[in-house]
Formats: sequence, C-alpha cells, structure tokens
Amino acid sequence: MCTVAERGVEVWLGARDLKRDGQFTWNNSATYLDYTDWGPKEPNGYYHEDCLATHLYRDGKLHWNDRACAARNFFVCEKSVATAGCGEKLLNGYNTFINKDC
Ligand SMILES: [Ca+2]
Ligand SMILES: [Ca+2]
Repeated sequence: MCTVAERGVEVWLGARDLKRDGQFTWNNSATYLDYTDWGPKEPNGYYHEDCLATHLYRDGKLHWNDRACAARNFFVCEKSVATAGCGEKLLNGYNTFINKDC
C-alpha cells in the first residue's frame, strides 16, 4: 500500500543538489531531473536544503520540496518495471514503492 504518501508524510525521492546548488540530479544515475513537480516557491532552500522530498501543500497534493538532507523522512525504493508487482510509475520507467518490499 502507498498510504504513507497519501497521508502527507514527507518522503525522500532520491535526488540532491550537492554539486551545484539548484541543479538536482538523481542519486542512482547522476542525471539531471527530466521531470519536476515542485511545490509553490520551491526549491527554496539554496545551500541549506539539498535533498528532494515530498511535501503536502495547500492544494491537498504532494509536490516536491528541497529539504535539509539531515532531516528524518520516510523513503522510497525502486525496482525495474519487469520485476515490479505494484506501485506507482513515477520516475524514469521505474515503479516506485513506499517502504514496501525494500
Ligand atoms: Ca540546495
Ligand atoms: Ca524547500
């Protein structure tokens, strides 16, 4: 079940901008994001918020937020589509699971 995100809990998504502030790359491939879903006025953390997480905004939906990497969050794991059993297709052809089958 993916109910963690549905309740609005912050979840790490696996990207950061440690090398160049404001230029986020995926942790597993070092490629720049080819899709974004930033919340209003995000990313806003500059040098103090370097990791990508979800956040529940006033529209009632989860969008992206840059957040301090030392913050404690839930996390997602990804599996290739060929071996995936459920989940939401979110990133680069992979199904993303929230704390399930990790
Ligand atoms: Ca930053
Ligand atoms: Ca932020």
